[in-house]
Amino acid sequence: MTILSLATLDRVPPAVARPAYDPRSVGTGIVHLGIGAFHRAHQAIYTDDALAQKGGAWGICGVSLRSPDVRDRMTPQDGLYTAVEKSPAGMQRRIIGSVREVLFLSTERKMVDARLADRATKIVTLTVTEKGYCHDPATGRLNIDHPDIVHDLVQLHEPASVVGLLVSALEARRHDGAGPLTIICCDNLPHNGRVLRGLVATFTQARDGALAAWIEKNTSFPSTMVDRIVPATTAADISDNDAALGMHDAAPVVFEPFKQWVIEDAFVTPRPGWEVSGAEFVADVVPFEAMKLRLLNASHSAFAYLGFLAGHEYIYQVAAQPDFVAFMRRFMNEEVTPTLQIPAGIDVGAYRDALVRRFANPALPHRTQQIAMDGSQKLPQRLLATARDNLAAGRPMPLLALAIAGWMRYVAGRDEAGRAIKVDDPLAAQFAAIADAHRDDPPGLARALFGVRAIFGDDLVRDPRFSEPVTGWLAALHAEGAARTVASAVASAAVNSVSRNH
Ligand code: CS2
Repeated sequence: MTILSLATLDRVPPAVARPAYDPRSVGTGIVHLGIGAFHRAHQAIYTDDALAQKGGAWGICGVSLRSPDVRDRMTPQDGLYTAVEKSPAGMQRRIIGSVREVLFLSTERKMVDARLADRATKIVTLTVTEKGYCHDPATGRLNIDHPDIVHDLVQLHEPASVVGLLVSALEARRHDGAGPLTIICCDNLPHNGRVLRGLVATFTQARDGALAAWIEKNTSFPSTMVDRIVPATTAADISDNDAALGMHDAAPVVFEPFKQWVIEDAFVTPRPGWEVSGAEFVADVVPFEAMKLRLLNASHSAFAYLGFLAGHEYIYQVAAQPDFVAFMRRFMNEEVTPTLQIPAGIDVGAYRDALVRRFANPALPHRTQQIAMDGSQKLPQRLLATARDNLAAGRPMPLLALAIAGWMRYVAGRDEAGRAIKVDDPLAAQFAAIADAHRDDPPGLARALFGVRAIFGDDLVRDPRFSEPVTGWLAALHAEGAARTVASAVASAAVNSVSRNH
């Protein structure tokens, strides 16, 4: 079968849009670390639009950090791939040309280093997932005991961590006079630019004070809020797309119509005209990030744990259960929205309604287990920051507590039929040991999990207004199962009685 590539691009059927520029002529100005589906469905599309309408040497060199898979799929295709937008209203395909090169770090380290140190490279973007930063999720500080950081602090020649890779690139740029760099974290972390800048600064200070001063002057780390639901591409997505294309594309991405990118306007370099694709440049991203993390991502995690336990493989199935929808609405309205500063011009009611609709999109099966992954890295910004604000305001949060209990029930590693759950988390071994010690003992399980300071810090668990409802719901989940517990939680009597107790 013919393979999608620059040489075959003109044979793509007319219904599939093609880049409105010649990808061959685009120079590389961006290095992206972590070229998974999300990047290709989000920043690469903004860049594709910017190239089409504003031009510039803004091709992307995508770097795969952990596996050669994306490189192996995309290199034979000259970096081209299909972007498939799916909604109940239908499907739209277009070929994206902004990714001009894909490298695999382990085997193409020299080329990655050269790209990062190249004068033509002005921007580095990152989607390396929450755990990719080697930080302590509870505090946002560099985890200097992380094996990759320990390695890189001693031996920066072949860095193992993303922070080490950035610092070694900045060292080379300083040495070569390659000029400033704007570094844009696109992961779902609060204050993501500030956090990354802090990690880089801590790491650099431990090595070289002069470099730290250069970095301070020659880099910026704009914070960003990124949003688009992008489930992992499946084999069926690939074969459906091949049929539509009449040729083989090994690397399509599927996603919802909605997209949003809010970027702190703090660039030390030129940038692509991302605004043509809808990117918003603002002075302060924090209220946007908080709104997205605490409404969308928090509800996603709650649906992932409780929905999985209730037997649902996909988010849209959870979002088709009236009790879960009621859960999501009450959680967002009563327990999250009061903690937010709503950015000017945003209608938060419409935003929440849109989230309920987005989750329900049946055209886009998004596995609950995909979202359940790496909870230790996600809970702090999605649920626990809200919990702290609610405690400070004296506001009850029964549904948030139930979501945490759902996470505990999930990481204990057995579903409601007693089958093993594959818990995918950097702390999975610790969770398994805790679960073994507290089988059939929900209060003991809750106590032991609360003791994981990298997640909970040590303030929350000292407050019975937090720990007691979580423990109570965990017992209910064991006794009644998730579907019935969610149903009784959203029945107002249950909500009120929990609130009254605290
Ligand atoms: C999801 C996010 O996997 C997850 O944890 O909550 O990837 C979510 O789909 C995106 O943040 C939406 O923008």
